[in-house]
Amino acid sequence: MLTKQNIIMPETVISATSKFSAAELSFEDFKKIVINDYRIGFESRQASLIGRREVLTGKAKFGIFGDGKEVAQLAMAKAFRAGDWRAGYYRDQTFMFATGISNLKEFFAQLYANPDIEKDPASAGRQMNCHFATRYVNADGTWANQAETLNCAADISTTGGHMPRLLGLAYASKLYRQNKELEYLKQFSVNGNEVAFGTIGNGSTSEGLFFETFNAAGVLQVPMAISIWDDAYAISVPAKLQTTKEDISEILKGFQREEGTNGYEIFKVRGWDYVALCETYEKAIDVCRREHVPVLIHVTEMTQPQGHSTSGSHERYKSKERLAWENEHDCLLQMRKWMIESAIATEEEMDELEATAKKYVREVQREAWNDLAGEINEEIRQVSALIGQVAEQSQNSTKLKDVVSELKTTVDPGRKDAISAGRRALRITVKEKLSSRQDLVNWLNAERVKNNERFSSKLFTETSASPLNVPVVKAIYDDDAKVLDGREILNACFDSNFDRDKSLVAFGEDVGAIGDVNQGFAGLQAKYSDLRISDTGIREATIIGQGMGLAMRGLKPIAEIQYLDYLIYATTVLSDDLASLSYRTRGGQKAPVIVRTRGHRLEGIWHSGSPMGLILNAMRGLHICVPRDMTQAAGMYNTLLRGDEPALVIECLNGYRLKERLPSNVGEFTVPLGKAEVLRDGSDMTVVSYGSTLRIVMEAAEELEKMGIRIEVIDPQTLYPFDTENVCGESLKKTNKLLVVDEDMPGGGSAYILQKILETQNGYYHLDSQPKTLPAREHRPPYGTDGDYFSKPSMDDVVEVVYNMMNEANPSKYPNLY
Ligand SMILES: Cc1ncc(C[n+]2csc(CCOP(=O)(O)OP(=O)(O)O)c2C)c(N)n1
Ligand SMILES: [Mg+2]
Repeated sequence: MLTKQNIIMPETVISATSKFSAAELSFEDFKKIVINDYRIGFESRQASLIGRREVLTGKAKFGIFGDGKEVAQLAMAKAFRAGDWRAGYYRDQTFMFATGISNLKEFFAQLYANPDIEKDPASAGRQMNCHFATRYVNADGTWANQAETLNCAADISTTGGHMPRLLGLAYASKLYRQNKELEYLKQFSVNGNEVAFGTIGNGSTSEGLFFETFNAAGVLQVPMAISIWDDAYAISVPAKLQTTKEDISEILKGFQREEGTNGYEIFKVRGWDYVALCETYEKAIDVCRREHVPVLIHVTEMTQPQGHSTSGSHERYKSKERLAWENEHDCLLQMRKWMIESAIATEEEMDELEATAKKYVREVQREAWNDLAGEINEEIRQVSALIGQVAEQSQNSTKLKDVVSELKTTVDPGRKDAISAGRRALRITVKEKLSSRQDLVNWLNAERVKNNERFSSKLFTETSASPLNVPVVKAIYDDDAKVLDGREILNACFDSNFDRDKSLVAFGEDVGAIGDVNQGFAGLQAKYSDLRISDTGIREATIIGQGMGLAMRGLKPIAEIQYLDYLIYATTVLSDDLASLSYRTRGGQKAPVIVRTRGHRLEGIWHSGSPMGLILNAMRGLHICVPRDMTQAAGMYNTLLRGDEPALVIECLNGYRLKERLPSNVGEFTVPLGKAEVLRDGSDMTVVSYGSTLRIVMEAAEELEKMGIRIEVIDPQTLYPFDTENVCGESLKKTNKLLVVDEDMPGGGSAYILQKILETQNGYYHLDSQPKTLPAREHRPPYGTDGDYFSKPSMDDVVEVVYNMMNEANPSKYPNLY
């Protein structure tokens, strides 16, 4: 409990609560600071209470709030400095208000899903409430000066999903401090002094991503400060079923650094003890910032005054005793008591402060609601007037008037209601030729453009720095161009790029000392240092997170996943976090990570995967590059490393020792994204393939030629974007037949390609026989050469499928093979 002893503030606390030195701080100044803190906490609580009510009355869809976590966040905010980063979760509104990163108005705008960036700068209404983010990409695509701002990486809703990115944000400080070549990047760092603050719920520490991140940061020794908000529950599941010994800092004690070891500094503090919290944060963040040692701050005895979220009430699963305990240990109540006991404020002053705060928050909430409702009401007014005009000319005027009156009586209407009413009116009058109808059509079309921008824009950063805008530079070959192993072509490409751009880093399992398992980076660590080319532990999710955090802070990472089969370990980070970053901030944040991996076919069940359907479906928001050889791969890296959007490059696992000619501009020539290439002309059938199967298709083409069949072979080169110049569709005009060959399972990558060619490119129009796919079998490929032959498309398979299609069209010219 709070005692009188707490009244005498330790010196550290005094300096933490103020920008002045302790010596200058009078008791009056100190009082002001504490009272201001309480006010912020109390306003935050009001926002939670009102927010919940707004959901329960239907104005907002869902609410999750930071009530019961206020006081610790006031303390954390005091330790947060310009240049620092936060990667946290949905409980952190008080921290946002205390630092000024966000405010009450934005909080409510997001709760109401206001799609205006000015109103909800974090997500433009795209994210649930309490999902915070700062905007560090300027409208022209350039970076904001992160060294001068307080920075917040965009939150995601998956519990613990943000941990890998936190590692990268912290690791960037280490590189900025230790690699003097990076001093020119002044807008990102001042000597690596920036701390990456993470927050996570006690329950979410059960996730693998938490443990993976925790260990990696201990190994790397980075300035990462994880706060665990421990309210002893994760929705309804109590600590007993979440955490060994019911105590996360207890079981993490082995990570505590000792004399001569690396590790963590671990702190434990109660969530209602303002004084102890201020002291702890001051101390923890100081050592973290100065020494680059990761710290853990386990904040216990937190509460949930309103339960987990608006989805249910906690009275269902918490005992009466627990609920009573939570009431008593409410952090604001405890802080209030302490302030009165310490003569910081009188009861009357506190009452007055609270009454003012309540009124203020209510006013801000109303303004935020009116901002959005005003716009929507205007749209309703416009569409109602347009439908009204149609009604005047229409034979269906009664029905149309019903549409308008239904719209006007909708409680808390959304944009959807206005648009839907307009679309209904068009259906009702579909058979009538009315001039007023065209006005309605025009209005709907104009609104579609605006709503497309509001709800569907910025899957990619789409700035002038996009890799799609990187100039095309052709590969140049000298007459005596060297013929090298594919891996050596890549090695030369990486060497050239690392020399050109000091912000480039590469890391992954076995990437450092031996230069990756296929030696693309051979010799480059020795040349460029282990700060730029480094080994990591076996930890795919945090390899991607490491890349993501670095990329958010202005570095250019190549994050390597050793084999494509292991990308699945990192899928959550790639899909939930990286791929959605630009979209979920509507272009406010970017992370141009280049993920490098290799796959398609080699040996055995976990070294020959080609799960392209999985990747394409999970990772919209990343460019997906599938180079057929290492020269094309090099050209793609040259493009991507000059752009600012994330991408995945899948090299052909069986291609590193095949011979290729070395372009003289191996570090400069570019392969544009989305540009398909015709590898072989033909008039009988269009065969589309990519990656390792292309070589097989090219062999099959030779064999088919002998049988009098000439296939046109097309390599889309990138699956996302896919053949933006309709090369495949154009080819069909000539061949009228389509076969797609890949190594994914049936209905995977090949189904995606079919959709693009048949639907997007209107390819169906030119077909005179059924389009076919030749994928791998439905199981993973067994080990050994025969395993490969009997489960992946082979040259024989390609020849036969093509031949059978020809046989079907003209059996007399192409008699049955079997
Ligand atoms: C990966 C994932 N699994 C499950 C959920 C559903 N979920 C949302 S919040 C939550 C409980 C989190 O509890 P805790 O980490 O203790 O944080 P608290 O809400 O108690 O602050 C769960 C299970 C989710 N969002 N993400
Ligand atoms: Mg919890």
